[in-house]
Amino acid sequence: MTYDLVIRGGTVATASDVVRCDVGIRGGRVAALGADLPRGEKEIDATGRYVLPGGVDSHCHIEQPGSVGGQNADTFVTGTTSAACGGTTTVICFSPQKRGGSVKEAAENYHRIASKSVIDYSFHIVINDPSEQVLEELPKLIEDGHRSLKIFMTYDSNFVDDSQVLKILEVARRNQALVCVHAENHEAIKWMTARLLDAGLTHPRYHSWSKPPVVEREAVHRVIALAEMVDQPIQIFHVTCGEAAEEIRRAQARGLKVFGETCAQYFVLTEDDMDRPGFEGAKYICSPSPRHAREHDALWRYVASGTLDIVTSDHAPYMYEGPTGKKVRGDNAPFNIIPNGVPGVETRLPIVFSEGVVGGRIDLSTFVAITSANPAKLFGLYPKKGTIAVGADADIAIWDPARKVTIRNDDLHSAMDYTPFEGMEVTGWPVMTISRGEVLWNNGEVTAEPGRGEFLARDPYDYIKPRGIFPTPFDPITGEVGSSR
Ligand code: DUC
Ligand code: ZN
Ligand code: ZN
Repeated sequence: MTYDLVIRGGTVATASDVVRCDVGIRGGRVAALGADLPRGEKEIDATGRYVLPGGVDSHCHIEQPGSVGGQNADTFVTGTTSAACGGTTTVICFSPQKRGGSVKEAAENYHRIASKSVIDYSFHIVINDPSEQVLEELPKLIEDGHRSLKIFMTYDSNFVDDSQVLKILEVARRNQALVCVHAENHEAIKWMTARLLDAGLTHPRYHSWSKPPVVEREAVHRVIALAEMVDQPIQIFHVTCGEAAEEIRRAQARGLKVFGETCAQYFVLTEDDMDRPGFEGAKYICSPSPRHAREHDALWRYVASGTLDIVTSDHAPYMYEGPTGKKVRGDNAPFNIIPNGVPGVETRLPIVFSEGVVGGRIDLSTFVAITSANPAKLFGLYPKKGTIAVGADADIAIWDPARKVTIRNDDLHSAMDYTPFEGMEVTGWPVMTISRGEVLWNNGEVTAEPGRGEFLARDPYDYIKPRGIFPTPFDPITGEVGSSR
């Protein structure tokens, strides 16, 4: 049987191996890896290129109803086209519950919205209010393949307090879902914000003053403790600094299933980016806030040692101009009511490749691990996604590792009117993106069809199985007294 497509002569890299070989694709899946494969119906010459698994971006806000503070500029068509043009072939987006509302109806609605996606996608279920109704709806929603829940420990419109966190951890524990956490101390931020505003300090630069690393470190520590009580695996979203990462390292050293994510922007943006004239600093406001430049090296150390094992974009596209984005509350709004978030789904892989691999901080397999294999594993998509192996989906990004690119928003494919990385020079860029054997992006030409993306329902998976160990001999899930300590 011939192959539909053969990618010939490239260097194939996965999270474990880097090998010169051809890739044979049949029926949308990888059918063979080897030297001198027979000719396919179509052939791609990958000589001098890296052939990598398509990126898995497990943290993207795309066409999200009621996003934090504004309206996403990207639709599923523009957002996922942008992802594909940056070498990403899978996104996990957020289905948010309205306070007092149903998570089931929210998810049904979001499924309709996401059906225009050009790449494969899955959902995190955001819980802003764990009402009785929501706790009853969740088991079925999880069973239907939504195996990750997201909670916020801050924001007036979203935060859940410790008793609510425990309820959500418990429902996840009983139904086999991961819980992802935006960890910042809400009361501390509120208190500091009020003091800053009282002092007349409203410019975007004060965003970072209102939520320094200590509020992140404290909330990370606290939610880890709560998860330990329930024996529930968690992922800490968007870790920005060494002291928060250190809390995760300590938890992992104790054997807890605590995972840490950081995002590409936290390697390159700093608090000084918000200190630009006029309202320009609003373009860089995201949460937690970009830190001092010294944290870039700290984050790389925690990535290289495996504490932070996933790097996402946290793509949160709020236009700079116009009435829906950064200026939704005026073009002189105080820092605390400007929508939090920056775009980055298309630039994530090039920035991490350039800063990480070209910069000598990580090797090629680690790059594949943190941007593709590890998110696929943590969210139950591996080995369908996240690797190049016989039987895996033929989701592949072909890279020119030497291409030098100056990032310009005009060259990107998101609907956004700016990128926070404007003018940044990177080395390495994906020149072709393939999803289930279909070329979506070929060196400047977009061939992705809206609606071809498929929802990825996720079955229970071993990776996030609880440990069966509680802090006392009492098992609060079964009500039994044992000796699990
Ligand atoms: N947290 C996110 O994860 N995304 C956008 C805004 C925020 O605070
Ligand atoms: Zn967040
Ligand atoms: Zn986010």
